[in-house]
Amino acid sequence: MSNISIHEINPAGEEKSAFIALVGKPNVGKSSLLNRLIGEKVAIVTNKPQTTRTRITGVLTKGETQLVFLDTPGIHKPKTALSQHMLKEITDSVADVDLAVLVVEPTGALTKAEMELVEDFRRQRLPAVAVLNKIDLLQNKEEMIPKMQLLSEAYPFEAIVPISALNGDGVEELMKLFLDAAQPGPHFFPDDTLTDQPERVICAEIIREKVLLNMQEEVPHGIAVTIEEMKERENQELVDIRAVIYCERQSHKGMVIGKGGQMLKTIASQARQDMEAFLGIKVNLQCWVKVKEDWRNQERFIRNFGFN
Ligand SMILES: Nc1nc2c(ncn2[C@@H]2O[C@H](COP(=O)(O)OP(=O)(O)OP(=O)(O)O)[C@@H](O)[C@H]2O)c(=O)[nH]1
Ligand SMILES: [Mg+2]
Repeated sequence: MSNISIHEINPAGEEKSAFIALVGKPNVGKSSLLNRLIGEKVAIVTNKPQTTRTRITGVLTKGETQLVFLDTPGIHKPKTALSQHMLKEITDSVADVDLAVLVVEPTGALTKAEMELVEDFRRQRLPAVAVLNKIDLLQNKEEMIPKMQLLSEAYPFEAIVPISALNGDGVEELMKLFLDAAQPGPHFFPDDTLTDQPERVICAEIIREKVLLNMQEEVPHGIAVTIEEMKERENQELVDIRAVIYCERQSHKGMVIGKGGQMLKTIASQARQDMEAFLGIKVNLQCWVKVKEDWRNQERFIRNFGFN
C-alpha cells in the first residue's frame, strides 16, 4: 500500500484561509448571521441585547478555502467588570483579522458606538464590509438607501450588502465576498470543524438562551451557567448533564425556579431538546439554581465563567 502524504492530496500553497470578525451593536443579528453562514447553531440568539458574552468561533471549510468567523458581543458602554471583558473581546477580535464585518440595522443613523468601531477600522486600515441586516422587516427596499449612503460616507467599505440572516436573502452574495477575501495560507482547524467551542460551553449557552427567552426584565442578564458534569452512561445511548444556573440575588433564584418549579422545568425541558439535537444523543439534564451575589463585578467568577 502506498503512503499518500497530505501534500500530494493538497499541494502546499493551494490552501486558503481568512479570519473574519462580525461586529456591531447589540441585537443587530451577528450571531444569527454566524449560524446562517456555517449552517449550524453554534451561537445563541435571543431578542434581548447583550446575548453574546464571549468571542465565538465558527468555522466553514469550502474546498481549499477555510473561513474562520468570530462572533463578538454587541458593542455597548461597559458598566460592569463583565461588560469590560465583553468590550475587550471585541477590540481583540478586530485586532488581527483579515476582514471586519460591521452588521447594522437597515435604517436609522449610525450610533456613537458604531462610529467608534469605524474609527478602529480606520486606525488599522482594516478591510471591512458593511452588512445591513433584517431587510425582511422593510416594507420597501428603498428605505435602506439612506443607510447605505451614510455607510459609504463613513468608511471605504469593500462592499455594502443588504441581507436577512433570518431568511437567508443576500447571504450567498456575502459568502462569495468572503471566499474572495481568503488569502493563500494554511487551514487553522480540521476541515470538518464547526466551532472551537467545547460541547460543555455550548450546552451551558443553550441553557442561558432558554433563561433569556423565558424570563423578563433584570434577571436574565445576571445569569451565568456552568456545566458541572457531562458523562455518557456505559452501554446506554444517554448522557447525564448536571448544570448550575447562577443568579445574582436570592429573589432572582426564586424567579428562575418559578411557582412550583414551573419556570425551571420549562427552561430545562427546552434546553434538553436543543442539547439532544446538538449532541445527537439522549440527554438527562439536571439543573440547579444557586446565588452568587454580584458575580458580574467579581473577576474571579468572571474568569470561572469562561472569560480569560
Ligand atoms: N426580522 C429579522 N430578525 C432578525 C434577523 N437577524 C436576527 N434577527 C433577530 O434579532 C434578534 C437578535 O439577534 P442576535 O443574532 O442574537 O443578535 P446579536 O447581534 O448577536 O446580539 P448580541 O449578541 O446581543 O450582540 C433575534 O431576535 C433574532 O431573531 C433578520 O434578518 N430579520
Ligand atoms: Mg450575539
